[in-house]
Amino acid sequence: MRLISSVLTAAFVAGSITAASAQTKWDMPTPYPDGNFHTKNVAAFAADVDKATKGSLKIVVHSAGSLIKHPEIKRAVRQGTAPIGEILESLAANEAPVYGIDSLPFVTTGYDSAKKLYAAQKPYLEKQLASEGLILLYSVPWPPQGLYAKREITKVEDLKGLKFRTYNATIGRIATLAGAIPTQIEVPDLPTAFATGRVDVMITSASTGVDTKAQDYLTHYIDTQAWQPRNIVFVNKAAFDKLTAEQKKAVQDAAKAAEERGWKASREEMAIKTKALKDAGIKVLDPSPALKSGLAKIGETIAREWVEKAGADGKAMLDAFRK
Ligand code: PCA
Repeated sequence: MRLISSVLTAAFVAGSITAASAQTKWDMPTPYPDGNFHTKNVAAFAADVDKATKGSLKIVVHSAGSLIKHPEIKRAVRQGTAPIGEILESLAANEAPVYGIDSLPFVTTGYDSAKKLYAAQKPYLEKQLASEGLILLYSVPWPPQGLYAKREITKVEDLKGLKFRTYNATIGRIATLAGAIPTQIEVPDLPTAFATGRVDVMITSASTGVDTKAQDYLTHYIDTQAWQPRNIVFVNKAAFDKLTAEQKKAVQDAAKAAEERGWKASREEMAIKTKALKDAGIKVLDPSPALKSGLAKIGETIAREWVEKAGADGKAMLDAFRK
């Protein structure tokens, strides 16, 4: 009798483990709004995983910092509070220089070049993430970054004294070198920050300008094509290790598909959202030669500072990129 009951108990426990692993639910905090192409891509990734695992792994996307605010997402995934998440990788550049290579101004010149930089960086990025107990799933770039203002900006000196919205430390450095005042603000808080005069100018993509209705508080978009920051989607290794082999494969296959789909969507975004800005009444301008050379000079300073911080790895990444 005792034997039977222990067999039954074992069967019950085994059964409940199977039932639990059959219904793993992962909450996934992300920083950007639902309509954004990155968020749509994350939603498609989650749907692919759901389908491939026949519902045994459910990834529930919490967009726009609704579950965890952007600056907290990476730490939350590292600590396992959330098993998976998305961030703008350069938000972590103050933790390790490798996270900032995609945000160095004027290093890449378009999507093919951005892809090459990603390839050069990837082994170092994966190594850094691994040292934090994280696994890279995929990475997708934003369209090129331009300058938004309330009037035409024809030279760097025009930025002096303006309150400059930043989304990472590198833009903070650009603002400071231009004599502007940097203020870190996340996308969901942008409309209020502009409406209340906390910021005057920003550098971001046409996508984010459209997402945040830039036409309500800004008039000019200067298409500087300064750099293409990437988002990264990553998972806590301990959480990943708990998945079945099939679930792991489903996640990795879906990540690969998401990376391809995301790069394609980003390329399309650039033209679509730049046109949308124009249609909304924003003046879209090319940078003047003076603004171009002024920003290029700032870019050189920032690249030099980054190389100093990033040391041998940084040099190796840039050499691989330039080869
Ligand atoms: N949009 C994000 C990051 C880069 C971009 O184009 C932002 O403005 O925060």
